[in-house]
Amino acid sequence: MKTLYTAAVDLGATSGRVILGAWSKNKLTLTEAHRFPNAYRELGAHAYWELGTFWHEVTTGLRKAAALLPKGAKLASVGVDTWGCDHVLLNDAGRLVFPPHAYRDNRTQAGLKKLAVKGADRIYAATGIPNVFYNTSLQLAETVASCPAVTDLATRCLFLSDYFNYLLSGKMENEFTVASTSQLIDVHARCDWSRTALEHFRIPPSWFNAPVRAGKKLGLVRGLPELKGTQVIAVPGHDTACAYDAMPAAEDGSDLFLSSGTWSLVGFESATPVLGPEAEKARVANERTGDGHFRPLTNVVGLFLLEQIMQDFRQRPQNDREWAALITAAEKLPAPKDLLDLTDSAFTNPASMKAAIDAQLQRRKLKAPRDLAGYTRLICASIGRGHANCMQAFERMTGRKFNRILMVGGGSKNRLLCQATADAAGVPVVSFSLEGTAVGNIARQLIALKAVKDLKTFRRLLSADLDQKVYKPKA
Ligand code: LFR
Repeated sequence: MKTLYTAAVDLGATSGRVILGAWSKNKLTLTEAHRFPNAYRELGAHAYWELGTFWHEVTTGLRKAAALLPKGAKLASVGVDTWGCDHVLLNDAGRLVFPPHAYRDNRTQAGLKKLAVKGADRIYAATGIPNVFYNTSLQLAETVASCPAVTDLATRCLFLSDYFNYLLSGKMENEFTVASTSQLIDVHARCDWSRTALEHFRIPPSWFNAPVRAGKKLGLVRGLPELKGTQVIAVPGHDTACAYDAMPAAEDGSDLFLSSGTWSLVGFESATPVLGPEAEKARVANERTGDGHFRPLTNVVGLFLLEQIMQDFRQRPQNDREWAALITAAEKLPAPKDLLDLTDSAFTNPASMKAAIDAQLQRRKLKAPRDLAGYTRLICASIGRGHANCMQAFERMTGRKFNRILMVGGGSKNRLLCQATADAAGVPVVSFSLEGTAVGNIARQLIALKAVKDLKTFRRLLSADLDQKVYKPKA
């Protein structure tokens, strides 16, 4: 069998990458073609994405991926995944009619509080998505309320992965997994929007198409001669859905999934949603999988804390060696007795993360760490405890028992975080040095291209030759 080449465009809120996948003899080899930093920019009081720069990086990456191919070989397909919730508003000609805001913009705070006072329970019962500041629902409600003329200008709302699919293929579709992060999908329907939520937030239903399932072929890449003949495939547009797809999980449902990056997404796969007051209080989000099932998960503030605090220290690590030295120094410190309250809203978008952490510690009459190693230790221990709390809450709510925590993403390379998670949860953490999101993205392309039968088969093949490290809980 010939080698099949595909490309994953995997866009995170703090960095993006284009990865070339080579599938041969049931084995996937990944090559990073391009990696670039990403950040939103503030203009006045608001935070925006620079989509032109972003698109430039995507096309640069795709050209680099094509240049990596052996002579005569072609890229069969490309798929795009991004973080959830953020979106663009367009007219039928594909013109942007409203500036794309970043989900960390404070503009949703008023709507968040208002919904918490009245309506959150009804919306949770309808959508299975809790009231969180980044929801597309709150963002679109604020857009429509602050700029009512937008309803005359916009005819379509595309999530960012949908928008890049459109730029690549010319086809406007709403893919289901990323749509399910919006708080606008009906948790009781197989695959549809929630009228209750759309009406509540006064969002025009005509802005959305009936969601399409992962695997749909959108057409050939346009405008990039290096990718002539390459098919654009709608993969799970939500990065977390891709990361979950890549988990080589036990089939009996006894593994808890943890995708660890800017956010820590702790959850599992289920045929049914987890609803009710306790789930709402624990902020369980019933997002959808590429197959349309449920992915109940809780979003814990993740490595964003560590990424941000680096900006407060001039002597921050600049390369892998310096990172390893920082983690080693942090490991040598005694385990912190008191941990951070990760639900502190000051951690959402602070001017200085160190100042936000210090303020919380001071309020609680606790001493601030002495140096960056101290903060690193405190942050990793706190996130580890956050992971364990989610696991215990899921066990209580569902009666399930999780035997292992499977971990992918940037955090799976962080020994301190893996060990802290195992210690707090009391079960082994299996970390895979795996670009989970890119792997899941490529998996869905291989299935759509009929090179692999289904996700179950892909996971089985993947786990056969995967590097893994087990962190046992310390007694
Ligand atoms: C992770 C992620 C989370 C989502 C958050 C905001 O990258 O997609 O799943 O809750 O970003 O969109």
